[in-house]
Amino acid sequence: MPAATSTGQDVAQRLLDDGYVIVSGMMSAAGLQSAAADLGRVLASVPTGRNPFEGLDTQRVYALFAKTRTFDRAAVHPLLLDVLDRVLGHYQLSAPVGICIGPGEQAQILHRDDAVYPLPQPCPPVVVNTMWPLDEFTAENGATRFIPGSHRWEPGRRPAAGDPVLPATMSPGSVMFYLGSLWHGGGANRTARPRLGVILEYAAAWLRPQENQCLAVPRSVVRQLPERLQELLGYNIYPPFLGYVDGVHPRKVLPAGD
Ligand SMILES: O=C(O)CCC(=O)C(=O)O
Repeated sequence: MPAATSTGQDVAQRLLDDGYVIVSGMMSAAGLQSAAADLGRVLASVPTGRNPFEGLDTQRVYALFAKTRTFDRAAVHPLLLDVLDRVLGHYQLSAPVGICIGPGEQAQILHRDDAVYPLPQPCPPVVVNTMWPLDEFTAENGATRFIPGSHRWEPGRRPAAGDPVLPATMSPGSVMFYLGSLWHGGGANRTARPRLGVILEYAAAWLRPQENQCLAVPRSVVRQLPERLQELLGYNIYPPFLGYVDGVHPRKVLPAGD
């Protein structure tokens, strides 16, 4: 299994070849402990999902970077950015979400994260997702499920009975990178304890992010963050000028406003 010390080239190549790759050692024990504790605080006031896709027994922490500082470092992890540079080129945070799958939750329908974009298929990678477990991910408690090789399926093919669906079993500190074209979904939780993980999903910077980060995270919060994270939260352009504000780079409007 590649580790956080592996090269971006190696991890990116495995991601492109296999559609996913699990990398160990991406978060420290202290970082994991504070992330789990802080998300526990946030989850205390988060309702369960509104439909089977969100999960009727699952809580989702949207607007993640407005609510916790414990994923600021993860979002700009040097290996992660190296891989994204190679696979997506220019990119932004699209859907950073805490996902707490409660006991009794059913398996989420398998889906592709890039299906929200009406692009002709096949197309080059435009979405890379990363799943950061904060609990041990097991087949029983709802580890993310995926179909290996499905990122290479011919356009229009959908999962069918008999397709191999594997659980991404992994420990906190490891991270699963997966392409937006890989069929996957949250697993059923058949245990008595919740399963907590965080997805940091990135999309090509010329697409709309799934969640509008510029509205989700107050400017007063973004001003306190490192510049690269500000850029990933939307205060950047796709060259030459996609995303400008009043004719200037969005970084220039950051000092003003709430
Ligand atoms: O929670 C998981 O393991 C995956 C969730 C997912 O794929 C989604 O909500 O889009």
